[in-house]
Amino acid sequence: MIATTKPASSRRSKPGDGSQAKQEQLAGLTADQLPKLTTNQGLRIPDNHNSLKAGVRGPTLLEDFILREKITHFDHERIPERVVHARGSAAHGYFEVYKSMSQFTCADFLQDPDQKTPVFVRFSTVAGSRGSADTVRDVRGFSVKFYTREGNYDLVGNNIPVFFIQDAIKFPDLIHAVKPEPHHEMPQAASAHDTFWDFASLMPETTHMLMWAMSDRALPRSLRMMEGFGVHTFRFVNARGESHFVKFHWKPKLGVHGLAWDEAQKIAGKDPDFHRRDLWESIDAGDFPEWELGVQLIPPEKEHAFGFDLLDPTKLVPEELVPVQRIGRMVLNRNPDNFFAETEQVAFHPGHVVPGIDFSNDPLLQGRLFSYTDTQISRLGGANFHELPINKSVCPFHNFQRDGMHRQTLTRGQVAYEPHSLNDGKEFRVDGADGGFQSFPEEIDPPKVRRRSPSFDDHFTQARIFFNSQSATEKEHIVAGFRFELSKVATPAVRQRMVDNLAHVDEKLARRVAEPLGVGAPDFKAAAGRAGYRDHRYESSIEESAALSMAVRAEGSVKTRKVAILVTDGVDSASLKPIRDAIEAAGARCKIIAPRLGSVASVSKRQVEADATFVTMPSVMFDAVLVPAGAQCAEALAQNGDAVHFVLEAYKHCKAVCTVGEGVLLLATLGIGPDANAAPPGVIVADTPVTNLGDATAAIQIAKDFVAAIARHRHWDRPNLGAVPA
Ligand code: HDE
Repeated sequence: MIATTKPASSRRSKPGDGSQAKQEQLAGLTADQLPKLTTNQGLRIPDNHNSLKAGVRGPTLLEDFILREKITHFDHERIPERVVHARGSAAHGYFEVYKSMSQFTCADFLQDPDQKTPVFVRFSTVAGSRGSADTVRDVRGFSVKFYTREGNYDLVGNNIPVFFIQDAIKFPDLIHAVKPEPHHEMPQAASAHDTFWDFASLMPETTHMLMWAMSDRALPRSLRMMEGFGVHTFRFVNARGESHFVKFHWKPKLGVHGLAWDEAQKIAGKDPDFHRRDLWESIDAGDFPEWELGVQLIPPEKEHAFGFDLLDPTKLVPEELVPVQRIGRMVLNRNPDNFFAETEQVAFHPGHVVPGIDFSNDPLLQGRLFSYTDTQISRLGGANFHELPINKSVCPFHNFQRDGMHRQTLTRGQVAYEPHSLNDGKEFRVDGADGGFQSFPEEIDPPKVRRRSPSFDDHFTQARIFFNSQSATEKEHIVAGFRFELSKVATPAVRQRMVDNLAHVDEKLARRVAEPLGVGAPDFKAAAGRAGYRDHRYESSIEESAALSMAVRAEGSVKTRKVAILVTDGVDSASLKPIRDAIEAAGARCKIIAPRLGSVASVSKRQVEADATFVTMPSVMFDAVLVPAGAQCAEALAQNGDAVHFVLEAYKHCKAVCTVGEGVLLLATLGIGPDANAAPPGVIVADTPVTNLGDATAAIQIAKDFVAAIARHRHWDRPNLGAVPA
């Protein structure tokens, strides 16, 4: 049984010190009982500082088996990183269904609302190496392993509902194109280079996914604020053998939010572990991230009702046509105990299904069914990776597979084949009775062909629907995303081909993208003349879909949002306290940021302890910034370049900014003064003289306005941001 079932509270981990479980194990042992350092054979090691030498100044002796064992093991500590999705962060949790889904599927874990199914979830970037930064522009993997009573079910999805290519045979080409270029291994974790856009521009089927990848979806604010998608069409099959097509969705309780591109790039340098840290710290603090599992169910008779092909992974099913039903929830409540043993060694596989869930003939999915076992064999060193604790089913499993590298299971007896009569023929019988996995008996009678269905030919309609569905700011961000990436492409012909393709999505988009690229006007006809272009547009019944925009659905919670409070000597801590308390009561988390660690003296001579400095926790680590009252404090901060930069940068990244009393001095560079009514969107200028606020209502009102501004996530509509020096 895996440890996932242990209650979260008793297993909470502490940053930096491994896990509490280990401390609990050691507590209460006498010095004699404490485990001693030994070799792998259990031999006690009395000296872990000195190797065996011929004399204190002499050469090291080959005889030193303790040294050799230690160094040899160290030499082999690394395993190959994943060929894609190498950088990941994971957590344990559970899933529970809201009501029985037996009408649609017999999957056991989707039957009983009282049943909690343990899960292990790994989020990842795709292109970068294990040590690359979290906030790069990339797709995010969203893999869930459900440890069900019928065996492990893996839902191995992404945070974008469509994929770049339609057929698995193009996957190695796609990944070779996006990975660092083979001659000089640059750039790391970035698609902004020639080979990626060369491939993309020659493969118009990538267009829909490119629109998502250039949007803020590829820059999540937090792993906790991302949607997840199964991407492919799967099948649900019920106990009567009836099937529905199903699309899977994960909907985050905290809403779906992105970073600003400039911010994402800065975070990549300031804190490359930004997402990993955020996930870890939230769970550690008891702020357990939560998603609802959604399904779009499509009866078999509707398979051809949409114009596009349900088997085409470059298409989504608009929520307006088939609503997403929320059928259960997933909570992540425990950090891993050991990164390598869990996050690194976990082996997902879209082919790990349970009775009641089956595949469709999506040619991308079909290729994945081969790839994942194959890659684990190479990555985890053999065919027995299912025995690693993180991969082991919680239900018993028996078969006659045997031996192999790193085998852990000790199988007994004479029989290792089926059928057998020895041993009374009793070992692991296949009885053909009800239960177990049955493939849906879909009727097929096709010729053997190496071709694509013409129903996959439309590469632009849904790209256009996606673009139409975005807010004005989101459209701007997409334009900026394309411009940034294509500006890094050295080959003009590639830039030209790409803007020509974009003209088939939206002419204005293509023209705007082309402006700074030094290429000709987007040529609609040239794109249409190239290989790979298909002149097919399906009749879409919708032109836009609200579900595709993040801005339209900003959900308004400030839970776990991070607020920086800038202080130095002379801060008015008395007026700050009720404001801070109210912000935290709303669910946001505040940190005191000062020029140095230690404490600063408030105006009433109280000590205010700093959590971090302007330099170690810059504005990009936060969602909002508060500059409290206090003349001496505000004047000193206004002379401090790091403090001014902090506020300007937060403003430029469209975050909520609040100044109280004299704190407004920090906004002087922006020309913002004490007139609250003249403040730009998301800037709260509280000019009430709040020194020594006996009047808590004033403080609470300030906090309320500020919290409302934070809840909007970002104030993208601020004027003249290009002029802000940050
Ligand atoms: Fe993957 N993918 N993939 N992929 N994929 C892997 O398996 C592959 C695809 C996805 O957190 C690899 O264990 C092929 C789509 C995630 O450990 C590998 C094709 C989607 C993860 C592999 C695809 C994904 C992987 C590398 C085209 C979204 C990380 C390491 C046919 C639905 C899992 C590994 C984790 C990982 C192959 C396309 C998602 C090489 C051949 C589409 C989230 O097997």
